Amino acid sequence: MSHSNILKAAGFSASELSGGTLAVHSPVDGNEIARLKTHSTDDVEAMIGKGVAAFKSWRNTPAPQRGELVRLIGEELRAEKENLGRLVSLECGKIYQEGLGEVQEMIDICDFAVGLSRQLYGLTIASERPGHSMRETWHPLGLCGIITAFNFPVAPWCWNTALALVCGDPVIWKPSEKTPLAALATQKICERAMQKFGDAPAGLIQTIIGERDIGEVLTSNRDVAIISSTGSTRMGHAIGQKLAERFGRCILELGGNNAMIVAPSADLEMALRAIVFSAVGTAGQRCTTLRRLIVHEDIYDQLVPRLKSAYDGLPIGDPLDDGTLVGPLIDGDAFTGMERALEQVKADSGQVHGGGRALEGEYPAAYYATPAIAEMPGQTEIVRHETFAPILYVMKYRDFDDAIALQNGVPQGLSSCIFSTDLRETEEFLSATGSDCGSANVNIGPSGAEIGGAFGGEKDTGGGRESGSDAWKGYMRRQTNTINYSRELPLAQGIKFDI
Ligand code: UN1
Repeated sequence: MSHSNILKAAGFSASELSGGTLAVHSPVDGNEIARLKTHSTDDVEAMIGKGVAAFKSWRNTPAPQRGELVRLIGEELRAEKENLGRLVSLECGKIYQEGLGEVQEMIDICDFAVGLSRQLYGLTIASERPGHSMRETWHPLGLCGIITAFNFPVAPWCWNTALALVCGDPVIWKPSEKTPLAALATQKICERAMQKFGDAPAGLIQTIIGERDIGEVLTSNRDVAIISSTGSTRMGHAIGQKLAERFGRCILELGGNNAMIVAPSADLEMALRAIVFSAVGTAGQRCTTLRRLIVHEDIYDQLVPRLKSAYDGLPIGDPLDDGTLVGPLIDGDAFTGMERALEQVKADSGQVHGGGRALEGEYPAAYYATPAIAEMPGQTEIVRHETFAPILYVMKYRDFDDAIALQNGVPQGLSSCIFSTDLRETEEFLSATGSDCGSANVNIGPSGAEIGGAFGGEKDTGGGRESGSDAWKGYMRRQTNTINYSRELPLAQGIKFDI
């Protein structure tokens, strides 16, 4: 399908795609595909006002009815899966299969949230006083600002939105300025769902288009009760500080530097497939991308040469073509970052296999890169840094404890995994003294998490959790209720205070 037909199928008219100042380029060929009108900071303040007004009615809509809107959004997404998946691929460069996978994550979290809309359970608690009862209730918290990154232009928005909506919170979305079209197409999908729903308040789901300054309006305005942000650690620091100043609720899902330990007992066939998918998928631009491979010295020479030959055969090309496994990097800056990191590897006495620009003749304005394997003498500073590109650092270990120390010896704490069939090792890896990450997997790679679990991680990853499990609690306020149904007024802790 031509690029203009992909845009048309996603619901855009020619006039919507022109006449503004925000240039959108497709990383597939580097061509400009839109020039969008942007919102001013005043527009954003007005939209926050609309969101606050929407909160006043949405919080009183019964949660299962709120779930009905999310069900309708899920239905629209099912119908649009291919169109939106293709647009994601065109705008951020991930292969079409991964674009489809991203939309599927949106559908899955909608299903999850619909069920959740009847399960926003609180506790009943034993009171120490006779004739008293205690309970814990969960109430909507307020307007939720969602800030997302280019590499997953739509799914993280949906993890947040599906939960926020059933929890009674309106949302306002600031997508990456590199991928605004996927956001606008998603907003159109939501408008249709809201029309079918009937009486959703205006301002319940909004999207703002522009650069960093409009995102800052969201983070500094006290009427935005929650900011949930997916992106770099640098950005998370700035947002976290702003939110801390005003005691706003903050959910941060930031950078990762994810490792796999390959133990002597590992099934190497399986490990090989998992390594390649998780290291080169989305051209190494997932926050869950496998970046560090920690291989036992006894199997190093069996595994690493096979890995190199698998890399040599990787089909790099147009992400919309069947058969392509590695699409382009998002832009020239990403490619420069990759080159710089590989130079540092050489300065650190590492050995590089692969790397370099690919398909430059065919796509002079796009940045395709050959995925690289960097065999390292140790975990040097560059290995500890998250470079958002397909570079896999490979290191050897001898003792299992050293492997765990290497795995944990980085600033980030998002995802991790071990390939081993030795129960003692795998359980150790999952124990309190094992991996320090938010996700720890056995015999699967670090990427491609399912929505049913809470997603996020520790240290520089920001500590927030989105998506499944009880992440919904991040979008609500907790209230403790103590009810006296007796005719006495005993005080807690047995205090005597007679007047
Ligand atoms: C991200 O890269 O920001 O686990 C999110 C995964 C996906 C989500 C990645 N489900 O790879």
